[in-house]
Amino acid sequence: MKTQVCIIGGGPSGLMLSQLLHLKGIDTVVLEKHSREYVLGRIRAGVLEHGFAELMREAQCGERMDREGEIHDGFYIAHDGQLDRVDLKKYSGGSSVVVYGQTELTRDLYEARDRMQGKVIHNVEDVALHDIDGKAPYVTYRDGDEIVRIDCDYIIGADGFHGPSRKAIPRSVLKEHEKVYPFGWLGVLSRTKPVSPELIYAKHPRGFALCSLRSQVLSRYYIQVPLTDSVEDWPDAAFWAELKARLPQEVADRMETGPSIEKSIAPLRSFVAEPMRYGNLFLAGDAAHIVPPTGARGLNSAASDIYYLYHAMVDHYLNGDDTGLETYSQKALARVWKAQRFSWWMTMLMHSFPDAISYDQRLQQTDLDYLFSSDKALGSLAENYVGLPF
Ligand code: RFL
Ligand code: PHB
Repeated sequence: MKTQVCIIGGGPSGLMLSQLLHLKGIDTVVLEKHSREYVLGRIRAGVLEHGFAELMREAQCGERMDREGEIHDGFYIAHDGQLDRVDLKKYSGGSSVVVYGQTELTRDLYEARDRMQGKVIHNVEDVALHDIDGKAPYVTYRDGDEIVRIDCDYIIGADGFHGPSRKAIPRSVLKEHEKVYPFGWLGVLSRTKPVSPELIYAKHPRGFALCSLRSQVLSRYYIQVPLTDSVEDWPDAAFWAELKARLPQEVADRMETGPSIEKSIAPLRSFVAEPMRYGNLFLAGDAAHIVPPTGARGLNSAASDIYYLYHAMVDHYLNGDDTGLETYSQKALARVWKAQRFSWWMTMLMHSFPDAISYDQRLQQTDLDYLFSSDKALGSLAENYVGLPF
C-alpha cells in the first residue's frame, strides 16, 4: 500500500489530522490498534477550548458539537466551604470553552472519515516504523498471518502515550521530561442531573474533587485517590459519600446520586518528549506529551500540534514550502510547555499532597487567596484555561 501521510493512532489527534488533510486533497492512512467500539468506550476529556472547536468546524465535523455542546463562560472553585466563580469570559477578554465529550467528537470524526471513504484500519497488530530518518520511510503491521507494508512520505505518531512511535526515536536523540504525582483521579459517569450547570473544582483537606458534566442528564465526577486504590475499593455509595464530603454543604445537599455507568482510575502525570520530529516522523498529542487533567489541557494541547502539522503539510504539498515542517517541533513545544506549566500549577494548587509540610500548605492557601484578590491573577488563569493562541 502507498500513501502520502501514514498516521499511527485513531484517537482524536490522528483522526482530526487525517480529516483535515483529506479536505486539502492529501492522502492519508490511519492505523488503529483497537476496534472503533473500544476507542469510543474510553471516557476522557470533556472541555474543549475555542481553538479546538474551530478546528472541528474546519474539519467539517463541528455541526453536532455546535448543536449539542454547551458553551461555558465560567467555572467555580470551591475552597474553605465557599464557592468562588471564575468568570472566563470577563477575564479572558470574551472567550469561553465548549463542554462536549471526547467520545462524541471522536464519533463525529469517525463518521466524517466514513463519509469521505477515508482509510482507517482497525485492529492492526505489531505496528513498526522503518527508515524514519531515510528517504523512503514505511510502516508495517500484522493482519492475522500477513505483514502489510505502507510506503509513505511522512509518518505521524499520534498513538498516545504507550504507542510505538515515540519509542522509534533513538535514545541518544530523545529527551524525556517527566513528573509523576502521588495520586490518581477516580472518575464516575452517571445518568444523573449535574449538580451545577458549570464545573466545580474543589480543594479540600480530604483531597481534590471535580464536578463536571457531559449534558444536562449525564454527570462526570472525579475525586483524588491514593495510587494504591483500585476501582473495587470504591463501590458507588462510598464514592458519593466521599465526593459530597469534599464539597461545600449547599452543593452536597443538592447532589443527585445514582448508579455509575463507568468508573475508572487515571494516574496523574506530566510528561514531554523532545524533539517532536525525527527525520520523517512527527509526534502529535499524547504520544509526545501528557498533562494531569486538572487544567483540561490534554486534548487541547493535541489540537495545537494538529493545527501546526496540518498547515505544515499543506504548505509542503500545495505550496512547496517546508518551513512549517522544519519548525514544527520548536513551535509545537513552545505551546506544549505553556500548557504543561498551567496544568502543573492547577494541580499543585488544588490537590492534597501526602507529604506536604505546613509551609507548602500555607503557600497553597496563599496562592488561592492571591488568585481571588487579583484581577491580573484571574486573567492569567482565564487566558490559559480558554487556551493560549496557536
Ligand atoms: P489517544 O486518545 O490516546 O489516542 C491514541 C490512539 O492510538 C492508538 N494506539 C495505536 N494504534 C496503532 N498501533 C499501536 N501500537 C497503537 N498504540 C496505541 C490507541 O488505541 C488510541 O486510539 O491520544 P490523542 O489522539 O493524542 O488524544 C489525546 C487525548 O485523548 C488526551 O489528551 C485527553 O483525553 C486528556 N484529557 C483531557 N483533555 C482535555 O483537553 N480536556 C479534558 O477535560 C480532559 N480530561 C483527559 C481528561 C484524560 C483523562 N485520562 C483518562 C487520561 C480526563 C481524563 C480522566
Ligand atoms: C471532564 O469532564 O472529564 C473533565 C473536565 C475538566 C477537567 C478534567 C476532566 O479539568
